[in-house]
Formats: sequence, structure tokens, C-alpha cells
Amino acid sequence: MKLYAVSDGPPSLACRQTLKALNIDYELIPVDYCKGEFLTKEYEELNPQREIPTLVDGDLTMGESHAILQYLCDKYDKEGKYYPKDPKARALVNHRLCFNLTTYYRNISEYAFGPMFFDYERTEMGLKKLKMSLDVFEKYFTRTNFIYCAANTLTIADFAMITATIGLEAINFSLKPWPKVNKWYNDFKVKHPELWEIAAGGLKELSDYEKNPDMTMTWVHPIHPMRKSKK
Ligand SMILES: N[C@@H](CCC(=O)N[C@@H](CS)C(=O)NCC(=O)O)C(=O)O
Repeated sequence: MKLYAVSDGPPSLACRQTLKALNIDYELIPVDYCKGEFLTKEYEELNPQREIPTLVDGDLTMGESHAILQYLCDKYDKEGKYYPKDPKARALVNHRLCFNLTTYYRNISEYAFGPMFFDYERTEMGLKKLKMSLDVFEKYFTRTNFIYCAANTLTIADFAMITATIGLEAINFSLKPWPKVNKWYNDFKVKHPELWEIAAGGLKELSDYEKNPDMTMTWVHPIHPMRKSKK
């Protein structure tokens, strides 16, 4: 099995956490975002969405990290430890993954990551969307009283959402107004050091970019405006 992954991208880091949690042997193939390696013809053959990560398992080649997490558990997590088999418990995990994809990670990505790599400003609108996502996430913790984001045990939804949250830490965005989200995020670091370590590597890189944006990107992104001068 091969995982094409970027060293600081939450979707890639969540796949690596899942592979580690399930003790799966695989080959990690680094894709350098800042060199535009995801825009090559070869990479586009693997992933027509030109997004990282991509998993290759025999004749299966696929992107979309959440689908990768689900596949890995369907194949290797026979007991349903990280992806419960019970329909209601599984539905909550699926729900949080969808919430992450459409709302939580999306708003973190636009607010935190966009301006880190491209010529975007952090806007009031972006901040409102981010705060609304955090309000909703906090409400899910209140409603369920779960220790983790989708259950009282660790699931793949935590991998997706913990790694998304590193984007906020990287820009020093305080989670204090959302105490349950804050506790869940910080508890994960202490309770699962070997999994946190994977996210921490990405966090360190992102924090460095935030402080000192890398201006060596000589390629042109098909959508995002490239930054012309240092911040
Ligand atoms: N929905 C995708 C999103 C993956 C994603 O956004 N990856 C980023 C790197 S962290 C990327 O490849 N971006 C491509 C781009 O900026 O055009 C997933 O969950 O796998």
C-alpha cells in the first residue's frame, strides 16, 4: 500500500494517523506542495482532483481522505474499534466526517491556510464562518457529552478533526471560547502522544510558514492568486 502525502496537510496527516493506529505497513510517498508536485501530469493521473493525499492499494487508487479513512477501517479494523459497526454509532462518525469536510475543515482551510500560502487576507466574513463552525462543534460536544468528537472512544472522526484543528493552533487562534473543543484537542495530545506526534510535525511546519511565508513557489496555482511579496 502507498500513501502520497504532504507533510503538513491535515487530510494527509489524518490518513497517516489511521494507518498508524491500525498498524498497517505502507510506503509513504512525500508530495511537496510548495514545489507544486501535485500539479504534474503523473500526479493528475493518480488523482484527477489534483489533491493530496492519494492512496494506492493494489488496483484501488483514490483521493478524498475521509473515504480513505473509512476504507482503511473497513478493510483492517475488523472489530470496528475506530469506525464502529453499530449503525447509530457509525452514523455519528459519518456525520462528523461530513461536518468536517463541508464546514469545519473547509472554514479552517479558507481562514488559516489560504492566507498562509496565497495572496488572500483573513477577512471578517472568514472569521464569522470559522466561529460559527466552532460554535456548532462545541454544541455537538454539549449535546452528546462525549469525550471524543463522535463517541466516548477514539474514532477516525477525531483523526480528521484533530488534524484540521492544527490549522488554528498554527495561527495562534485561541480555542478558549470553545472550552469543550479546547479540552478535546488538548487532551488528545496527552492521551495519544504517538498519534499526536504525526500531527505535531505538520503543526510545526505550518507555524513556521505562518511566521515566515515561503516565497520559493515559482509555479502558478490554477485557482489561487500567488503572493507577490513577502508578508
Ligand atoms: N477533500 C480532500 C482535500 C485534500 C486537500 O485539500 N489537500 C490539499 C493539501 S492539504 C491539496 O491537495 N490542495 C490542492 C490545491 O491547493 O490545489 C481530502 O480530504 O483529501
